[in-house]
Amino acid sequence: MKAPRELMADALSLLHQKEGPLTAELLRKPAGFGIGQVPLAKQPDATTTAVCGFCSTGCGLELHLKDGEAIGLSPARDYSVNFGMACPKGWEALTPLKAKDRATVPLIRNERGALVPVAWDRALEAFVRRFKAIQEKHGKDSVAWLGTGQIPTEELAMLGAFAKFGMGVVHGDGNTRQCMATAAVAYKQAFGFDAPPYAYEDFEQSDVIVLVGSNLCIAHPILWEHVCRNPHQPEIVVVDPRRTETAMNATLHLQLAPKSDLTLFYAVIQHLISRGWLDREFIDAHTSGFEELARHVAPFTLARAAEATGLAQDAIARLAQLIGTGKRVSIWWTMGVNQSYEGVRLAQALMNLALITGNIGRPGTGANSITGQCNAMGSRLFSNTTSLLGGRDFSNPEHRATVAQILGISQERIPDRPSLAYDQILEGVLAGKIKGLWIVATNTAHSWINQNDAVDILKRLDFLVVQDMYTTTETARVAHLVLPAAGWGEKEGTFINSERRIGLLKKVVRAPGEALADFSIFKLLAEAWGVGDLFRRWTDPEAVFQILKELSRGQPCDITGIEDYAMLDDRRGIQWPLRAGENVLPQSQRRLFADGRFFHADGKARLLFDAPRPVPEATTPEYPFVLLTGRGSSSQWHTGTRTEKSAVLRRLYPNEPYVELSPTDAERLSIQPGSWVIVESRRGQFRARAHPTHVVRPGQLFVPMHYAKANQLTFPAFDPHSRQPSYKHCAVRVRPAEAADQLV
Ligand SMILES: Nc1nc2c(c(=O)[nH]1)N[C@H]1C(S)=C(S)[C@@H](COP(=O)(O)OP(=O)(O)OC[C@H]3O[C@@H](n4cnc5c(=O)[nH]c(N)nc54)[C@H](O)[C@@H]3O)O[C@H]1N2
Ligand SMILES: Nc1nc2c(c(=O)[nH]1)N[C@H]1C(S)=C(S)[C@@H](COP(=O)(O)OP(=O)(O)OC[C@H]3O[C@@H](n4cnc5c(=O)[nH]c(N)nc54)[C@H](O)[C@@H]3O)O[C@H]1N2
Ligand code: SF4
Ligand SMILES: [Mo]
Repeated sequence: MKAPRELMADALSLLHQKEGPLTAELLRKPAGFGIGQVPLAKQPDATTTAVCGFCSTGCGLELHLKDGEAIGLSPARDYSVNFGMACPKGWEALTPLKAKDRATVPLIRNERGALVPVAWDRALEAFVRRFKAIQEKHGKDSVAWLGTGQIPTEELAMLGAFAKFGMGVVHGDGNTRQCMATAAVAYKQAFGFDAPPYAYEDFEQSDVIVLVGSNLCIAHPILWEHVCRNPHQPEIVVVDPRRTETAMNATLHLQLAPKSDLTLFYAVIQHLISRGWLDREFIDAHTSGFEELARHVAPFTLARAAEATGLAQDAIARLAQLIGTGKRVSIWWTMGVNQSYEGVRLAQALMNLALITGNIGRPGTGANSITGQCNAMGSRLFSNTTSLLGGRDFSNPEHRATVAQILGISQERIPDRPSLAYDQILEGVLAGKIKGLWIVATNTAHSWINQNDAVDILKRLDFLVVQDMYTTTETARVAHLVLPAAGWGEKEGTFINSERRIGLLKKVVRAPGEALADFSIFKLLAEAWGVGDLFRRWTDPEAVFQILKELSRGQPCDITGIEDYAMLDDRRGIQWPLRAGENVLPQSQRRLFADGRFFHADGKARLLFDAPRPVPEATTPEYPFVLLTGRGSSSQWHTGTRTEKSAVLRRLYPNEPYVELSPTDAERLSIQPGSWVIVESRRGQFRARAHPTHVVRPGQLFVPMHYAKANQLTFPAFDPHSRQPSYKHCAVRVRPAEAADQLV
């Protein structure tokens, strides 16, 4: 066995050429040197285009370089996604890279409990020694990882392949569980593959746009711009318990009771059937299960739906009429649907609507899940967590054989079962089965549901490694080892956006100190673990992209027609699929299912349904309010680790935590606008400024997820099919804060 320092030198010499001449000698130089991370830009003073690293819209940004480094940016004008626009986060994308709390060197927790700087080789050695010791003592399954939808696909694939095929870890999941698991499972069950079918131009071509549980104006403002470009004077229906910015701009807002959607949409389906507003030809040729669906929805009368939702029967009938008589109806959903204990069946109710009315595969139509993070789609296909690389199944021996053959590894290295889900991994820690955890590019201690439990669970670990851009995240603060990562703009790779468009990101800034691209960290770890041979072909992100192409061959997400990064650049991103030989495209925006063929063996889509269930935590006289959570502003990103670092963005959102409540409730409870209140659930407390507003209904509160303690309140309930947390419903109470509450 080689000494760690020798291993390091070997590994470093193998690193990605574009990372620069990264040698062991350079690594030993003091922080701030930037360890050879030369910028990608070939021309020192030029403009280069890269996709944004925040949301899944995937806007093209033009980076303006001086001496090879980005000194500013502007939105790309010739990019079909954003045609010259960006939201505040995009405009400010370079600022968080310069923050003072960037992780610049590895940190390790010493005997006195403090995180102290440590050389990279010592950090790698600690990772290997501690995780191997845990695995030897407690079995391979005693180490797990939690990943992300915010690093490039090439990095996700490297992480998933190293952890599963190299370290022998079986359980790895990611923050996409918190976000897209429901849509992924719903599509897979109904369409036979996780395949959002649309292109953004569908927003522009619909005559009826239905947005369910989506606050597009705030969460995807550039997609809202596509809606605004629609020349057909579309009906815009928003289904949301809050009168959001998007609802205010709708032609019809159905302000339903939280979590009553399933009953609503079954009643809509029933109404369509009773009126004959169906596409019988499409149903017969391309779907299965219609008779069963019709029987299931028969009892869902307008009266029953009105009772459950609090909506007028007329309004529900109007929604059915719009969907039933519209020519090009598109149905879109986001977290108001996915983050629910019955999210999968609700997403499928929306898919059923599109299918039975033949609103799929044509311009302006579709059952369209809008993704959240910049690369949630890459994570869904290539992170090797729930599905095997390329959207395959771990439990299928043929799939395992194919992947083993493509990667040139022994099939025994591929686990024959999928990973436990995020919540089950944390349960595993609680049960003492999982002792070591590696968290990459997600901030569990802030974003996971029922935060007190989550933090307690993380503290029980024998060894917690956190790989992040910043040392100050709630999760990094409880780590035993922090690995400093380069962020967006400091490395290259690809992201897949909501409309399946693969876009390129580029290295235009030096990472600070000794921070390394996640890809390089995974490569070093693979060498240090002693499995570097498995990854000889994985020399740099573009080489991995070529491997991903092979992994996609023959799959619905086949991208063998994309030659290389240069082609992605030239075409301003390319949607999957693009099979070999298909590389001359008639148009840049394409949708799936134009031929009505779905990915099940019989080519038909399944119409799936289930009985609505009661909410997991109903309100009581003691906890009489329903708490809703979600995005608060276009300038805040999730747990704020990046957006809080921009002075410009900080001016665009309330810096203090706040809670929206109805003016009626505020008056009844003697709560003054702007005063401090305490929101309490059975699990924790949240101190916030009261913001009385008609956006929320009496009996409901809304708290943006961006503030550190929002998830103290949430109730851990999960969808049984997708295991996605039901973040958007729990029982709370609210009262004015007293002096004694100052420290909450
Ligand atoms: N500025 C900004 N943009 C972002 C993000 C960010 O953090 N900041 N995050 C990105 C990510 S990862 C994601 S996943 C997306 C999320 O994007 P969205 O899902 O659009 O955002 P949310 O605010 O989480 O939830 C949307 C709406 O669901 C509603 N809702 C709650 N309960 C129900 C219900 O029972 N039924 C219905 N019909 N609606 C309900 C809420 O009132 C809310 O208005 O945003 C992405 N874009
Ligand atoms: N109550 C409530 N909770 C929610 C939600 C809600 O609606 N309500 N929404 C959920 C949803 S949809 C989501 S997606 C999650 C998001 O939850 P998180 O994933 O926890 O949120 P982020 O703040 O985006 O965390 C990403 C982390 O990765 C780091 N990072 C960024 N880029 C890189 C990189 O290139 N490399 C490395 N190594 N690190 C990097 C950032 O500094 C940050 O610490 O929150 C979920 N939590
Ligand atoms: S809309 Fe999303 S992708 Fe576009 S600039 Fe804003 S954060 Fe970036
Ligand atoms: Mo998300």
